[in-house]
Amino acid sequence: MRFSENVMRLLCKLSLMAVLLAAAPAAFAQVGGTSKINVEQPWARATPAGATTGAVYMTLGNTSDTADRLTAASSGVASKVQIHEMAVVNGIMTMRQLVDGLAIPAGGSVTLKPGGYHVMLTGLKKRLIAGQTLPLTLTFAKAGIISITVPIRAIGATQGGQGSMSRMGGMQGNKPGGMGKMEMK
Ligand SMILES: [Cu+2]
Repeated sequence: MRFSENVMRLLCKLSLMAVLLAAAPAAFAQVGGTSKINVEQPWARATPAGATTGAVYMTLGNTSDTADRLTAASSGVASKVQIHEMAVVNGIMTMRQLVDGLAIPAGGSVTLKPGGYHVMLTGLKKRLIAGQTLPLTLTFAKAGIISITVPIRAIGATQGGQGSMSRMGGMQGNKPGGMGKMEMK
């Protein structure tokens, strides 16, 4: 009697586990991985006529307890999309590609903004015009692929279409034919 009750309880537990396991793949398929990334407030800076490069900014929030990494990006408006970091090195505004991607800590967030991390568009196929949008696909090591639509803000925008680039002086290099004082490494 007691034995069979225990067996019944065990069978119930096992069947419940089987149901949970069967449901798991569907749940993960929606997220596409083992972390949960939210792409917040993406925006791209409009480009002057003839410019071949552009930049996209955003905040990447990780609401899971698993660290993730932005490893790649692509867009129909650029022949190449890279993850870049900008920093002042020996007094010169320099940017470099983050070949290992950009880490997004568990339960944390990383903000890509002018003067810091950015998604770099090179080989622009069309001018980025304020008020329009561009498509961007982000690839994360754990969260998988996330495709977003990025609003394009005015050239002088620093965040959400407000402010000015003037205080950033040497960064005003996004002109036709050159990157100003910025160097590629
Ligand atoms: Cu860059």
